[in-house]
Amino acid sequence: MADKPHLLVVEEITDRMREQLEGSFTLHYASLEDDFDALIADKGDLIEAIVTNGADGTPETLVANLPNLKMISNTGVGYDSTNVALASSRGIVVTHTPDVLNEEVATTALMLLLSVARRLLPSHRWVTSGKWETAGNIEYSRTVDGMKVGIVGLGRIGNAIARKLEAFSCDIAYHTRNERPDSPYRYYGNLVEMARDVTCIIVITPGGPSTHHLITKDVLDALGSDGILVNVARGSVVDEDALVAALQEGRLGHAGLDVFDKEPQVPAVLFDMDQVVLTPHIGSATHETRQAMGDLTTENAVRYFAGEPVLTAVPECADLKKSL
Ligand code: NAP
Ligand code: 8YV
Repeated sequence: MADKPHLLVVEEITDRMREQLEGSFTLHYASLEDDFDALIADKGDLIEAIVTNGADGTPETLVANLPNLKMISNTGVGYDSTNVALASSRGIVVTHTPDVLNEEVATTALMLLLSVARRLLPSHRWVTSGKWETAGNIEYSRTVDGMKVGIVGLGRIGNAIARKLEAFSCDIAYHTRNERPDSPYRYYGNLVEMARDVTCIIVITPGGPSTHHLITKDVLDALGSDGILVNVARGSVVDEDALVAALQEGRLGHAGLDVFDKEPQVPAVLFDMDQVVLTPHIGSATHETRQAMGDLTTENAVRYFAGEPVLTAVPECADLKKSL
């Protein structure tokens, strides 16, 4: 019987994924802190597949220097942390996990919006600090019902966010590079104009060079001192220094942030701000959704080496062969 193909797991996978992969692959493990030169010298010729995740990605040296690497299966829809241009130029197919996480990430966006608008954390602290007893009722918050919301990125997840916002009768607008004539929502080609017209902006684009610092100081100033910024996309999409300054100076009202520029580091100045809610990149991080993402990740890897086309190659790999 032929040897099972060798697959390198970058960072962590679940026990369920490990069990699914063990049937078809010989597994090796690496973390981002490892000496990749040593790994390449030691078993570089063996490795034919990599399983990684959207947050950690694939170290570029592995994409460039594993001579027999054929496919990279990414847990996560975003793949800005893997150099896909380099991979596809070497004939390496990259897959990701679209759609199975749409509703979860959309719920995370709504959770952040509701938390900041209704001042959930200050209200919790009002009770636990005893202030309710000593100082009486807390000040009023803001309703999300009927709020004007602008979504930056109206793709799979952006549309799921919009559908959930409809339950709150929100007035929904969006900004993308290409207008979607089939969309029921109001299109703005100019992001600053949209920011001026809405109370809340929810960011849900891919990361990478094309969206780097799309949310500028001008966008934040247009959103204004009553405005809310929710970012569930990538930290790189928002100019984080400009965001911190706008919050400190009261030029921006509130922020709900799931993603940051240099994760897991978060600007400490945000920690004590009452007008901010911070979460550690948990957009899709429920047992149910991570299981669906893990299943799709392993299925793509198994199918490729069984000679069946992968299910969800990233668009940049559209022209590559989808199986062995
Ligand atoms: P998608 O279906 O590909 O949608 C992406 C949207 O962004 C499209 O509407 C696209 O429209 C727009 N867009 C792309 N570049 C843009 C630019 N430069 N300016 C304005 N709009 C731009 O992707 P998805 O499945 O919804 O996922 C979106 C992203 O969410 C992922 O790539 C990932 O970074 C992030 N995400 C985060 C979490 C989390 O845990 N927080 C979880 C899942 C996903 P145009 O091409 O017309 O511009
Ligand atoms: C994951 C994500 O947290 O899908 C994405 O793009 O950001 C998240 O769902 C990430 O990929 C780690 O698995």
